[in-house]
Amino acid sequence: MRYWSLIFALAAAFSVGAFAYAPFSADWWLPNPAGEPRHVVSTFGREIDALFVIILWLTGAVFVGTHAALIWAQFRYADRVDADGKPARPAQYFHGSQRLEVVWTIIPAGILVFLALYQMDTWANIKFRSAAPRTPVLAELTGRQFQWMMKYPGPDGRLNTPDDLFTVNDLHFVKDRTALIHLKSADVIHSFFLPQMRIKQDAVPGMTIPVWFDCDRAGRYELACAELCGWGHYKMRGDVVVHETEREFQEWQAAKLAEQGRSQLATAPGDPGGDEK
Ligand SMILES: [Cu+2]
Repeated sequence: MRYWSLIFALAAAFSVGAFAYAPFSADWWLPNPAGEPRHVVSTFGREIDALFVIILWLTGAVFVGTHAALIWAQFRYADRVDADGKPARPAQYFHGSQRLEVVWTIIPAGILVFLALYQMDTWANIKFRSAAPRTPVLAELTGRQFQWMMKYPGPDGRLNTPDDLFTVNDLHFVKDRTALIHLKSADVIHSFFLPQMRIKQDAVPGMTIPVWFDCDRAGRYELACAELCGWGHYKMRGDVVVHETEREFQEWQAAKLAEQGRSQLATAPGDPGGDEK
């Protein structure tokens, strides 16, 4: 039944074709800004994507190699019968090959060790506390069922003072500046995820985790929760606005603070119905 080997070959060819096509389609490849399918906006994003592409090439080569071997074996050893309807050649029994097993254990182990060493710097730059930038904290972000609560230091630059600005699902920072946030959780494990910036970090109850990232293009992006954290998990989709200049950011903050001042007046004692959210 050589016909089966051709079916398998088609499936493999389709898979390889899909991977070859994906980088040219905005919907198939990794998330990038709308209209710029190949522009990765953050420094870490470019590093992560480079690692991703290396892994894709490695696994792709293994995929093509194993499928070529599989299809060749199916084609070569398809059952054949002679004119009398008997098998044209007898089946053979052999008990494995130690040499082959050693080879296919050592090669993947070598590849894994290479990847582990190769990506170490990137991991350290993105995740190690010692690599955290010495910049003032942009905001404190607390995940809770089911929203991201954000606390910005306000004009005085210090958290937990009367001029702090509170927002929900609304993250703002400035282009080409490293933004440092303190990530917390009020209840369960959430996961702070900026897909376009390739940043993902769990928010763990009881911990304050520094997370830092940047963006080289002003615009609107997406913040998601990447941990299934309960029935309202889908609601934890927030807006990310990257401002062109520091001044634009300050203006947004001032406007929001004025708004916050007004709503605080509305919720002053004596107004039982004014509870926000
Ligand atoms: Cu969540």
